[in-house]
Amino acid sequence: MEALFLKYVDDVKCVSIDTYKTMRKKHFSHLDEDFSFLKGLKTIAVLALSFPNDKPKLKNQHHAMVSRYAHGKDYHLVFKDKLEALEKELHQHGIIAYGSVDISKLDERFAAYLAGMGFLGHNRFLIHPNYGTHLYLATMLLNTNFTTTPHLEDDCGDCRRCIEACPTEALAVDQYFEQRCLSFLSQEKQPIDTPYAKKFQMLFGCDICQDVCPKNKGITPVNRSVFKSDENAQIHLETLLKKSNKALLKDYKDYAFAWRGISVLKRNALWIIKNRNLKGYTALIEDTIEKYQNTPWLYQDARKIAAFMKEKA
Ligand code: B12
Repeated sequence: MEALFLKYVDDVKCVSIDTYKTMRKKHFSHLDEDFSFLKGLKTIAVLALSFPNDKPKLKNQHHAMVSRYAHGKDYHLVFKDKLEALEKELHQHGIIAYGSVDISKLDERFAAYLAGMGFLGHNRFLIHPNYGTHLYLATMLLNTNFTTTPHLEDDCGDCRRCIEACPTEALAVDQYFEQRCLSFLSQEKQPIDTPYAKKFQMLFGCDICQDVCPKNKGITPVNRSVFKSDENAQIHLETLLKKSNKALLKDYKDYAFAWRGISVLKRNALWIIKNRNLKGYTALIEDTIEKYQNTPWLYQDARKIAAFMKEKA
């Protein structure tokens, strides 16, 4: 049966639903989680798709990159087709299966860890022995018992590179401060405190804690063409600031960074312009202030940036 999964994905590891529930109750009792969605089901199969870690060179300072996980086709779409096909095949074997990616009530990384797919690093990633942090996860709930052989256990040892490299001190041993994480801040519709915003160099997400991870050295990612970096991994800042939300959703409908909408990307682009001290954007910044008067968090940041730029001019 494992072979059936491996026709579609790069790894599969299973954990029983009883173990998942027991471990959640042990370590997350404060969350008082509702497990009724798992009723009648026996196993969680965690599925992984590896993605390449190579990045194109930035064309020039007037472009900005999105996080590596959002290059190439949106992994939700890639997984969706695979999960549907798997559900059908399993059904033919008399197994009921429900697949999902990202939106499940399950903590995918925790399930992957319990299933023995890898270990949880200080950078919060599920770190796979063959693919490092560069893998997307999905889960499939099954109504049958199913076992797989776990990978050997590993851990971060004395390594603290991600903790030391994080420019906003969002990581510590066994701790994660979401409100300081550049990846989190770059996706949130809220004004960004200047000390954190000053660290923005990416349009969406952040890769620093993965880039420095020694477990990503010497890995051999699966070079699946759908996840290859393409033209759209970096965006021209001026073009972006002139774009409407409708145009964004049309131009980038198959990419994992468009779903939050144009406003967060514009806010991030403005901070990048400020951080790189780029000239020639005054009119576009003023336009943005004008256009987003009713979007307080963007309006506030755009005005702050305009003031900074004026000061520097
Ligand atoms: C919301 C979300 C985010 C939020 C914040 C999430 C967070 N709190 O970590 C934001 C927007 C910041 C985010 C960013 C990113 N995300 Co995200 N995210 C999710 C999502 C949808 C839910 C995660 C969540 O809220 N979990 C619940 C919270 C409360 O758990 P937590 O405390 O953070 O999780 C830890 C605990 O379980 C902890 N833990 C606590 N107590 C204990 C006790 C024991 C004994 C143990 C062992 C563990 C443990 O270990 C867990 C893992 O670190 C998941 C998909 C999913 N459904 O799981 C993807 C997911 C975790 N994200 C993913 C990715 C790729 C990213 C980004 C790399 C994207 C980017 N480049 O910007 C960044 C990484 C930033 C980082 N350093 O973590 C991948 C991770 C793949 C992997 N190899 O691990 C996932 C699994 C999506 C996917 N389907 O592939 N993400």
